[in-house]
Parts: sequence; structure tokens; C-alpha cells
Amino acid sequence: MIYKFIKYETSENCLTIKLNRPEVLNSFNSGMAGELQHALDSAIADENIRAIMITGEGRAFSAGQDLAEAIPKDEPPADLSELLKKNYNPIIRKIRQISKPVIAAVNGVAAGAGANLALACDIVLASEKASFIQAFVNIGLIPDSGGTYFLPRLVGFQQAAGLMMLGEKISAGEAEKIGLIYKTFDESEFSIESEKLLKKLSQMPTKAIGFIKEALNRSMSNNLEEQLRLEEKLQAEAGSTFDYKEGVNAFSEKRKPEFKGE
Ligand code: LHQ
Repeated sequence: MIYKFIKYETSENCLTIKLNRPEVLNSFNSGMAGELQHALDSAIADENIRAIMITGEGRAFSAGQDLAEAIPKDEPPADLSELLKKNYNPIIRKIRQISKPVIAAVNGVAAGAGANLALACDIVLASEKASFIQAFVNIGLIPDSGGTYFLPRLVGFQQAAGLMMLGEKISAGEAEKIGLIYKTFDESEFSIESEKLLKKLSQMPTKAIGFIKEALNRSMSNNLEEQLRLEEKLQAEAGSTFDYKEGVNAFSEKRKPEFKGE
């Protein structure tokens, strides 16, 4: 597929997906949402891809829904539940279900559904120039794209309520401090560090990372007993991979492991 609104760039076992509508701060029209879904499906199917990064072209990560498309002039208002069903929810499900690590490299402002797309990813890195806004309430809406699920689980009820109800911008540094994101980098280091992490993840035991992701997903709703049983099952699967044998052999032979993702 030839993409118009995103860039799809592979290198060795890495995939970088760049949201590419910089003139409107990479806000989502239906075309971009469809292309991102297609790109994630390709990443799921391509065994060669072992780590994925989502980032933005230009000065923003994403300003969320393209408001010009959501509120067309002289036409009846769009059905917002349909927009969520068709455009955003499939993206959030795919990010959580894909058994490969997905990094959000937040290069600039991340607002509305753009912020919550980032928060659905496994590891969120940000440039010190970046910021996060639960902008929905500022236009009379509620956080969507999984925001009401991920936010309280990431930062607790109080911080989540404040962020969602007030719709104020917070800096990347503040986001790191409250546990909303993993790490912030100086602007000069951000690209290099994001690439480094993407490459590192692509060379790690991909199956184990997929199982870790499954365990994290399920820990959101499981009780301890259910989680202990899940760990038994997933550890048995991890223990039958090539990479487990390779990891143990490399340790005893005092060499660097060469994981294959198998
Ligand atoms: C935009 C946008 C934008 C179009 C900047 N759309 N053009 C789901 C389902 C259904 C319906 C509704 O929503 C959702 C989920 C959502 O995401 S709701 C939340 C939607 N997003 C927002 O409300 C954020 C709106 N944007 C902003 O508040 C600001 O642009 C931020 C704080 C992101 C950045 O501010 P600045 O750095 O000052 O940039 P700017 O405002 O000057 O924007 C630059 C250009 O980008 C500008 O166009 P222009 O032609 O004047 O240069 C904006 O109109 C355009 N743009 N966001 N979401």
C-alpha cells in the first residue's frame, strides 16, 4: 500500500511509523487512522519486524482528531461513536494485542486522541519539548481512545481526574514525574535515544517480550491468583523458546546472546 498520511520505514528488524500531516500537527483524519490500522496489521503479519516505534513528523506528535473533519461546516454533526468505532478503537486494540513492543516517541505536543494513542503504547519516550494535553474537555468531550482506562492505571485516580477534568497542558518532564511516561530526553538526544531503544528492543527475546505484554495487559483486571496462574502458563511457553536456550547458553559461555525472536 502507498501511504499518504503516514510514513512506514523499516530497517533491519525495526519499523518506524511516522504520523505525517505536519501542517495540522498530525491530527487524525479518517485517512490517517485507516493507514495506521493498515500499518499495524502489516507489522503484526511481518515476522521480520520485532519492534515498532510511532512518532510524528514536524513539531507535533499528534493533536488528536482533525476537528475540521469531525465538525464539517454546513453539515449535520458527525456521529462520534461511529468515529471512535471505525477510526480509533481498532488502533488502540491493535497496539495492545500485537505481541511485539511498541514505543511512542513523542517529539512534540500530544493532545486528545494523540495523547491517548501514545499512552496505549508499551513504552513512552518524550522530547523535553513535548507536552501532553487531555484536550477533550476543552471542547466539551470526554477522553477517548482508551484514556479513561489507561490514565487512572498509570497515574492514579487523583492525577487522572485533574488531567481529564481540567484539560491543561503538562510538560514532558512533569509527565515523567507523575509516571505518565517512561523517560524524557533533551531535544539534542531524543532522536538518537529513541532509535537506540528501538534497535535494542528489536534484538531482544521478542517472544518473551510478547508474553510480558500479555501479562501486563491481563494484570489490569486479574486478581493475584489469576495472575500467578497466567505466569505459570506464560513462563512454560517462554521456557520452550530458542531465545531462552540461547540466553542460558550465552550466560554460561560468558558471551553476548544472539536472540532470534524465536
Ligand atoms: C488542527 C488541530 C486539530 C485540525 C491543530 N484539528 N487542525 C474523537 C472522536 C470524535 C471527535 C472528536 O474527537 C475525538 C478525539 C479527540 O482527539 S478530541 C481532541 C481534539 N484535539 C484538540 O482539541 C486539540 C486542538 N489543538 C490545540 O489545542 C492546539 O493546536 C495545540 C495545543 C495542540 C497546539 O497549539 P499550538 O502549538 O499553538 O498550534 P496551533 O493551535 O497554532 O496549531 C497549528 C495548526 O494546526 C493550526 O492551523 P493553521 O492553519 O492556523 O496554522 C491549527 O488549526 C492546526 N490544528 N490542532 N485537532
